[in-house]
Amino acid sequence: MKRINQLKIPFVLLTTLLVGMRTGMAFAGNMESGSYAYGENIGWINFSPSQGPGVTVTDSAVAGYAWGENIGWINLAPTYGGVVNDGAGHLSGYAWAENVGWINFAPTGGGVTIDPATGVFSGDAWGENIGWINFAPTYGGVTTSWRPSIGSGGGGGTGTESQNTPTGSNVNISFGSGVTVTFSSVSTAGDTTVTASNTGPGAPSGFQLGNPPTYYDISTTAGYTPPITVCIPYDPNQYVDPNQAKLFHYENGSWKDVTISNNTVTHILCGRVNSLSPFAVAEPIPVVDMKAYAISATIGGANLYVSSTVQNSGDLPIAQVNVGLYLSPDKAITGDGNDISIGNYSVSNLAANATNTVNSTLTIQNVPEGSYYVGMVANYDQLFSEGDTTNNARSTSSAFRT
Ligand SMILES: [Ca+2]
Ligand SMILES: [Ca+2]
Repeated sequence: MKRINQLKIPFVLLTTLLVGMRTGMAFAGNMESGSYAYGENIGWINFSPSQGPGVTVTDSAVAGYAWGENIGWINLAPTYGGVVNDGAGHLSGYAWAENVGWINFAPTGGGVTIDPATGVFSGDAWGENIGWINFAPTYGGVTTSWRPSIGSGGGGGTGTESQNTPTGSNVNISFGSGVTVTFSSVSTAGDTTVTASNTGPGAPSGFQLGNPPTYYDISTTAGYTPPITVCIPYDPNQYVDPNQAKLFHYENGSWKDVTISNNTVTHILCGRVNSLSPFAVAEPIPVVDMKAYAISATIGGANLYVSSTVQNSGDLPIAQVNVGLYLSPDKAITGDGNDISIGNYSVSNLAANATNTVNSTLTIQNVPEGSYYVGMVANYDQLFSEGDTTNNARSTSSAFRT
């Protein structure tokens, strides 16, 4: 990186800040107290200083100020640099030390990482004027409470979170992603881990997963007695009907619906299980279905007046459906065989459950003399496929004579 002399402004601001905060403050940021790195030539660097804004790790960066006992403040998010977190704890980029210049967090032969499960830093940064800085020295070490965010709100994020799991009854473990795991009883302490990913077993039969599908593989090293209550947030925008969403647990090679509650306001699904393994949220595959809802007809002179109603009886809106009208010597309306086509029309943008009525005036010509029922077939041209086609046709209750 090109060396750029830092502006004086940040130093002035920091001095002001420190004067304002000098009246005894706990350290800020999200580092554990007593977090120290060690510079081979400059000694200890405090990542949890009791003054200043502290050091904060996020999914995308490390920001704030560390304090070097011999070199003063180190700005982790300077104007022309900044320490970057790739979201999984692999750091890169540059910090700026007010007295000794740039510090590279991903130098050749070194590099600093954060264990996403524990928040413990390891590896070495390189200062252009001060050499190596060790983040896991023998008598120190740097630890953050940051853990990777894995799809907070249940929307397709990936990553791993781990939490201490103490002994006791009704032990509730909450993760940053919003996942909670409540053990009815923990006999030996351990760690409970949630790994979110977008790959896993196919959807349960008759159901579909979110888009993208999000799997939560939950495991624990704690000794526990079942049952366990698992709650997982979901993004309602990933489902056609969030009210129908279920929590599934993958047990013995197949999905099992373990849902005990679905809070459709907070969008959290809870289930009760006796073991831990992958979980996923799924909803019934939405039904596409058009229905011939009603038809009536009257004769007036040479005109045939037909009133026909279709209904979208599926779960999804229908952009367009085409409806055919027929004369048939029998009540069986199929659109072919002895049915005579007398017209068709299109209906656009029909919402789920909505009906649409069209009044048609038709002139009967070139039809053999006889007795006819008037019939309709919704989606007669099979513009889209439906799960149920037995409800697509309907005839008038009585026939008329030509
Ligand atoms: Ca017929
Ligand atoms: Ca149908």
